[in-house]
Amino acid sequence: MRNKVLSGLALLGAVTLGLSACGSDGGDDVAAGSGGGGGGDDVITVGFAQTGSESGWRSANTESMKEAFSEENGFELVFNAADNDPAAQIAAVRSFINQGVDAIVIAPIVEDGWDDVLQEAQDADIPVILEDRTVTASEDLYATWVGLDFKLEGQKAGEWAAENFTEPTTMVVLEGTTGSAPANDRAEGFDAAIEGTPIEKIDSQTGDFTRDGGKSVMEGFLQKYGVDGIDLVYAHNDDMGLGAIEAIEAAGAVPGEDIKIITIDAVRDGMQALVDGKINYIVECNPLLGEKAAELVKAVLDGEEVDKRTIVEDQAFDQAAAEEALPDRKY
Ligand code: GYE
Repeated sequence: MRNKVLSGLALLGAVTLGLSACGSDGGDDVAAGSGGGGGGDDVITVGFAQTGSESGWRSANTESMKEAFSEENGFELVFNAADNDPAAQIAAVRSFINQGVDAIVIAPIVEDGWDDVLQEAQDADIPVILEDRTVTASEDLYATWVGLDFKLEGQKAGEWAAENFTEPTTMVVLEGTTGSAPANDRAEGFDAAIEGTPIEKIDSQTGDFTRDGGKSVMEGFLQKYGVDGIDLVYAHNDDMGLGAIEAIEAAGAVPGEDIKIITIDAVRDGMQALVDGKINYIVECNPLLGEKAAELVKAVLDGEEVDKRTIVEDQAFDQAAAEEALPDRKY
């Protein structure tokens, strides 16, 4: 720890968190031997409150964060994955505050509800750095954010749809986690881009960014509207699109042909499905944010001025572009 000595009480908090947060995804681990009582070293202790492990994107993001916040890079990472439970994620942040970590990094599951705990971190003089998703709380309550332009991602997906579907088209939407920034913004960007086109959104439900969720919501849509009643699926991430593929195939139809699919993320499995013709278009969302997040944590702790927002750029892929990009894909 940089400035603070981990007290016995705080250590107890860390252990309690480790036990109580041991969720079904087994993604939690509490840093051992956090220099308790020693102090004086330059190791930066960072508590990272991850959403969970819902998708391929998330796995790549967690890996990128663990790599960047490594011991070799001068960090001690206290990692928590909240299994997509907003209350559990806030509890994890509170525990980081009690432990007296040097900085807290959060990938906020939902946008709302952060004011109190961010205020508590500020009162404890612990800077908060957001990565990936945004919050609705005042900017004054966190130091900086690094992430993606979700609205632009939705817009790019919608523009492709608008260009390619010029006849009356029925569309269903597989939404991301309700209340999350990417679900809200990807819907907004897409809807604006298809306004005035013959694409009609006949239904929209959350599949929680998971493959299983996408599959079961799609099964429901297929039961309700039939294979012939759906022309297009817009999935807020690859995993839900991959689940939809399973549901469409199980219903005896051909994904990518009978029912077209647009997704967001461009993780390897999604890109493979695009190459195979089962997905028709993917807008990228870059999960490799660890290095930038670590750089920002160091800068903030060193008292440097940092931009309030850092946006990482995304690309978009059709089948030919996916074929070219797939061999070198890092995630
Ligand atoms: O698109 C999805 C993940 O917040 C950008 O979360 C992220 C989203 C990503 O579960 O796959």
